Amino acid sequence: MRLIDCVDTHTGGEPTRVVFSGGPDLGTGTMAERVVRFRQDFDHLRTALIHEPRGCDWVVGALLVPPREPESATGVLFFNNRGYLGMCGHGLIGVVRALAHRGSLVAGKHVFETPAGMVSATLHDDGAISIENVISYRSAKQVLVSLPSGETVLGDIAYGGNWFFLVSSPPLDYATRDVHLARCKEIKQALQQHGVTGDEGAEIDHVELCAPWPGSQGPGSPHSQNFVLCPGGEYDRSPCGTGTSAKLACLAADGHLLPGEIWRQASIVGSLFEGTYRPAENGIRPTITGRAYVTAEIRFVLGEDDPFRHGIVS
Ligand code: PYC
Repeated sequence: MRLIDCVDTHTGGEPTRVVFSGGPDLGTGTMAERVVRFRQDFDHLRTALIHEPRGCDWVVGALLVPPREPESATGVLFFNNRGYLGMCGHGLIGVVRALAHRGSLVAGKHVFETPAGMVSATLHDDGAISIENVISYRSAKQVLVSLPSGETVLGDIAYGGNWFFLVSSPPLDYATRDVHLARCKEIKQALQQHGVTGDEGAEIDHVELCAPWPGSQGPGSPHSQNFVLCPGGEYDRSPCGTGTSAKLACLAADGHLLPGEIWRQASIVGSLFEGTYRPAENGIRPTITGRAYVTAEIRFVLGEDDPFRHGIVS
């Protein structure tokens, strides 16, 4: 029998399952090497934690692993219903909240090691959390893609720790989220069919619809609302940290947002991130600020006799 100790959080409505102990021992090496080991030898623990009956398609897992650098707070590997993520913005905000909840992290700035690179996060005295993400950039502007329906869409390809295709959209509505989801899936299918990729053939596994904020306008109102398709076919309930980073990279490249200027990004459920950036070599260094909340302390039991101890895997 295996016991896995987790803290569940949500960041703007999007859940993160933070694994404190009982997960796989991935040894030493870079975070990217440890992800390879996770995938090769312990993928059954990913499915145990994310698939039914213990998980669901929209939860992101965050395995805490010993860091390489002694001054880092921790290493962290993100995973979901489909596989592994290089970085996850809402997930890192959830990790910081979970560590603070367990008394392992005090207010201030801390460094985290992820497969996408070193990132830092600041836990503010008022509970807000800011992550300074990996260097983000736009690799292609207004790429035309034909959808299976015959319609064409234009989108920017940008990296924010994951690869995104960002498409301007009319106002979004939570009530019609299934329509937005279907549209994103159609766009993703077209990207794959036409071989549209990120740099070095990287799969564009996130599609982001970018729309005007439909609510009241005024000081403090969001500048935009998004709908983000995640790799496993679900949508992000949060404004997506890596997706907001990709959006900031596009805004910066177009000269629509200056360094230090605040961009308020709302999600499809109305939760909010604030983003700013500073210029960096070959892109921008985004800072994303949000809040996360603890929802559960869980000790999962994977019993030897449970036919679904590793989740329902199709
Ligand atoms: O916040 O970066 C993010 C994210 C990626 C996938 C789900 N959330």
